[in-house]
Amino acid sequence: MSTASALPMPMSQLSRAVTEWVESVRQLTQPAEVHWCDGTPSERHGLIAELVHDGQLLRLNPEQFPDCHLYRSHPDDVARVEHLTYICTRSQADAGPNNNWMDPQAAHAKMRELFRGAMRGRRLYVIPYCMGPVDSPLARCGVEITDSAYVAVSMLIMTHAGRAALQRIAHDGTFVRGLHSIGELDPDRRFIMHFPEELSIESFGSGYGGNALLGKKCHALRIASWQARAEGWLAEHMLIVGLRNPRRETHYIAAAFPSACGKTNLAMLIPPASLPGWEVFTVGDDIAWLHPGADGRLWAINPEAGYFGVVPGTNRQTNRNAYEMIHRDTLFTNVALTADDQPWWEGLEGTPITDWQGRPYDPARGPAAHPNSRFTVAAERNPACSPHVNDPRGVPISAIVFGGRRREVAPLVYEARDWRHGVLVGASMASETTAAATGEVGVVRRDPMAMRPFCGYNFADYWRHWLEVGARLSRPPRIFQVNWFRRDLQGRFLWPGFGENLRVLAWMIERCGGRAGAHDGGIGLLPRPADIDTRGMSLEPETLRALLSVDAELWRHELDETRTYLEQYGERLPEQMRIDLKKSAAALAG
Ligand code: SAT
Ligand code: MN
Repeated sequence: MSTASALPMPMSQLSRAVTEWVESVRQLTQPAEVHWCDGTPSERHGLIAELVHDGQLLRLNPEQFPDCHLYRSHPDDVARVEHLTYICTRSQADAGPNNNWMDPQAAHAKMRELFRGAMRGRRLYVIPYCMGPVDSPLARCGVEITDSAYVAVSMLIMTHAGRAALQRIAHDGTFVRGLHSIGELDPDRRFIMHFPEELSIESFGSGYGGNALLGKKCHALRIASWQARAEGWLAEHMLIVGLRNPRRETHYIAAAFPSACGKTNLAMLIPPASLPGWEVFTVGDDIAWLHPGADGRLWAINPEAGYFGVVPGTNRQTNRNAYEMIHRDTLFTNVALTADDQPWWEGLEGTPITDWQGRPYDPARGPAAHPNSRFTVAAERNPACSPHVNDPRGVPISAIVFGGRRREVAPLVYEARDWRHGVLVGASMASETTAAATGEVGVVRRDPMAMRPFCGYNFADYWRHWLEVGARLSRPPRIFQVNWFRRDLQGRFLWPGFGENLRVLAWMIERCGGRAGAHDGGIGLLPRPADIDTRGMSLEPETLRALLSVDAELWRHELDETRTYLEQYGERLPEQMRIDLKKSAAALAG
């Protein structure tokens, strides 16, 4: 296949910037072939058939899991690598203490040597994609070049990819360039570089998730957060969910949680039977682009077209919709297998015989499915997919939620006093680490707005931008913090989570409608136990009281930690935040 013969549309209609860039990459990387993705289902099926033929994908049980496949990544390549992820801005201060930084010239030189000849004997895939509905003024385009067919297939599921995106690029005249090669999958020759000033990404040496599907975290968060600041909007690590209450009013909530803290489950929540009349619609499960609208509200689109969700724990009881959704047309990564080639993971019944590495399962070697094993599936497969998922205007946001994974300290829920306080609440977030990134699991770390690994610039400038966006909204969303993960002294979760989380979201919605009560608990506005609808739930009153309690001593310590963390940002930290932090300490002192 030559470049020219495989063009998806006449050369005259293509952006010259795209063809010239593809040609320069071809010369540098020396692939055997070039394949321009057109985004059709037949293309995807063809690529999958080739991967099955090569033994890179395994076809799963066709009766139980039609059109589902298993991919096993290299055992050293199973999560994002934050220590190898860099923001390369001319000034190091623009990247901030929250990012690894490398000088752009030095980074380009390093990457050029890695990419030189890296695709010899391989096929180069060109994937033009649009993040967001192709006809939305809020969407932004990119082109990923990769030598991994698995990455190409994943991008075809996860983004609006193909011809329409190419046409929009020719029309917009701009796109994000994402160059990716799996290299030799050598962890010592692995780098994920971002050049926000050039709108480009270079990723080498990993084929996994956020390291390799460049439309996702690299473009839609790190590069987009930079673009968003320049253009006056926000690119956030948030799900978007629509909730229709029994009065038939729909409210949209955008919620930020660190990776592997249940975002997909919350976005696809199933109302408990004891809360009749509620309906839930998923708009997005991971990323939200939020724009101030002419009406003074904040409007959100989901830039993605699919879900890359954590598999373990998904079952008929925890999330029936998610469980059913992944029974067809799904690409699994790093799950285990049963004797009859069904995918298996912790949280399911039955027994695996093969672990995620393809070895006979031996419990002594740890879980059968990797804790960060994933499903990749198109959003339209979700039975609760919102009818507004492709609305070019997006959806209006009533509430923003920040959540962490904290065994103690943070109560089940509280509300910020206003947007400005909400920015401090978001910036103060901390959470226990999970298997979504390499490194120790379960350590509490600061994770402001759940963006610590994803903000493409200095956090201090980012918080200033949040304050500025809020100041432009005449009808800003209310801001809340939640913690589904609080535990008792024996280490048991106090709150059941999953569908029951609706009870907390319902309180928020009632707050937005001015109908629910709250009291000032020093840290912000907390529901009283009676404000949370627990009908039909087996929750002891003292457990609810414990969930809603605030230990002033622990919070004073939390505020001290927050202050120490924020002061790292020195002079760039907005003065308002220092003032608000002092106010919070005073409010807590009573
Ligand atoms: O690896 S991804 O970034 O795509 C998933 C996650 O960590 O949220
Ligand atoms: Mn995520």
